[in-house]
Amino acid sequence: MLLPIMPSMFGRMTGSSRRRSTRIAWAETVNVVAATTAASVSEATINFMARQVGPFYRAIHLGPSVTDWSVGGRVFFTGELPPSRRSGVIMLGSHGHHSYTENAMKALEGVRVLDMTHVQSGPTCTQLLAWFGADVIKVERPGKGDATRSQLRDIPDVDSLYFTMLNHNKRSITLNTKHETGKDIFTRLIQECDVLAENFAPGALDRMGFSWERIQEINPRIIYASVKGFGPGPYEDCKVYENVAQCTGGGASTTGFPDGPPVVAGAQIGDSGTGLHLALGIVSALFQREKSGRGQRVVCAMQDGVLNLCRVKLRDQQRLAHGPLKEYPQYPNGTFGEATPRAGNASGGGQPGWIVKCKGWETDPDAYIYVIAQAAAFDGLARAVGHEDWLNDPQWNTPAARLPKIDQMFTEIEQWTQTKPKLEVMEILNPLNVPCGPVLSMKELSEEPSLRETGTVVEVDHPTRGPYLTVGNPIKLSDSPAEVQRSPLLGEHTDEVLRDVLGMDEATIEAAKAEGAV
Ligand code: CAO
Repeated sequence: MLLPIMPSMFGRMTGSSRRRSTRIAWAETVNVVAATTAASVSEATINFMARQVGPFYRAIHLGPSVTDWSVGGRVFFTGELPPSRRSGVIMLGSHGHHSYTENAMKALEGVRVLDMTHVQSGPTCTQLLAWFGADVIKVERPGKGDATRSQLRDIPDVDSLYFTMLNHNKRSITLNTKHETGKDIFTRLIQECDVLAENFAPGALDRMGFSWERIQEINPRIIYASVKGFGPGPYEDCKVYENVAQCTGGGASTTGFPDGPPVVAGAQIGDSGTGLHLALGIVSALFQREKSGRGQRVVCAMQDGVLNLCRVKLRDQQRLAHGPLKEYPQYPNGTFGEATPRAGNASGGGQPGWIVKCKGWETDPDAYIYVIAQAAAFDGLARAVGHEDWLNDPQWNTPAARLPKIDQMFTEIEQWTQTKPKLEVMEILNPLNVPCGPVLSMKELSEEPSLRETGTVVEVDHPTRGPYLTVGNPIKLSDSPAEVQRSPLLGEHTDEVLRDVLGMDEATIEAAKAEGAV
């Protein structure tokens, strides 16, 4: 008899079930496989079981390649699917036992994403979904692929780091979505997927014949997610890249020194920042679909994403109407204009902070540390930098007294920090509860053992480039560990996806190739 399976069982996976599971050779990329050896249990019953568990759960049917799946009263099976298709699985046997694969269940397992994204913003989003276990099928133009495959190449004829570092854990298929057969295949993929993500120039998918209305017709449950440069308005048709978004979203006008030009940040708040926003939108829409049964449109404009990240600067814009911004370096000697000004390295919060030089700054461009002179830890800071005299001096011993002299205070602090390497400064100040952080270079970050240990910096092997470093999933889920798998080669999974997801036979796949559709 088949037993009902509840999704919560995934969360209670024990060490012994992990070990036991290593005997399972493969499983389809679905959340639940309901299966049985009993001839009396029909295919319809198996499908019914999967649907009871939830909308992300599907049944698969054990084909003739399944040779052995009942061992010693437990249920196992073996088969021929490649390891890349293994995933969390519960099987029901005629004895009512269940088991798991060696991989813990992933948060988004069973979610299939049709990934039309390219360059940086969209791929950031779908890479996160892939790390959380979604089956992300990246659709690329035959022969060309994502433009970043060949941009900023460091090794001839090898996928660039730009591409490999943004497309981990995905499958790649080539498909010409402007070709008639390609459109048929695309339509069938829309039917099979939970999410369609894209970040083309405005209207590109509509021009291919896939408007939101048409996509909903094909699959009312699909979530159609897009990154665009701007929301509806005067600029909605514009193409946008990172720095354009940083300029139009408020980042550049508020970054830099008061007497210098606007500056863009190294952190990719326009592209990767908006990709992060989109990922949250997609996951929220999937959650809502659990209740509504319907998909929906998710759109993130890069201008909106950057402005969201610059929220505190819009706060300051409104504070300006009520007097000078006292934590800005313009106070009290400089002037404020009509808009939030650039604040150099001043702390964005209510506590004064600045970047000060450390030992070696003359030759090392990163020999600096950020120090916050928080009121609560000021005594310790003053003593550490050799200014015990400040503690009893009414000119220095209150935040209000120090406020007009912040420049002078950090000059004094810097006299001390310049005598010590940045990490030593941190070691001294941290126990005193003085918030501080050394300026770490990309070289230092790439060599930092603790980041390697947590999987935030990972070495990945690639068949044509060899080993390379990348940033792993910065979001850590205790029940959904993210292993970083290399990015796919162009079209590496075309046959596999057409065969396994769409059920196309070899002859039809070959015909589509010959036509130039895939
Ligand atoms: N088969 C057939 N055609 C395909 C295809 C496929 N698999 N994939 C893409 N194409 C076509 C598109 O349909 C489009 O054709 P049309 O112009 O005829 O509609 C064409 O390829 C080029 O797409 P694009 O205009 O999006 O690409 P671009 O290089 O000119 O512009 C970018 C790139 C990023 C500026 C633009 O896509 C954009 O503004 N996107 C939205 C904002 C965004 O995400 N920016 C961040 C980028 S990361 O820095």
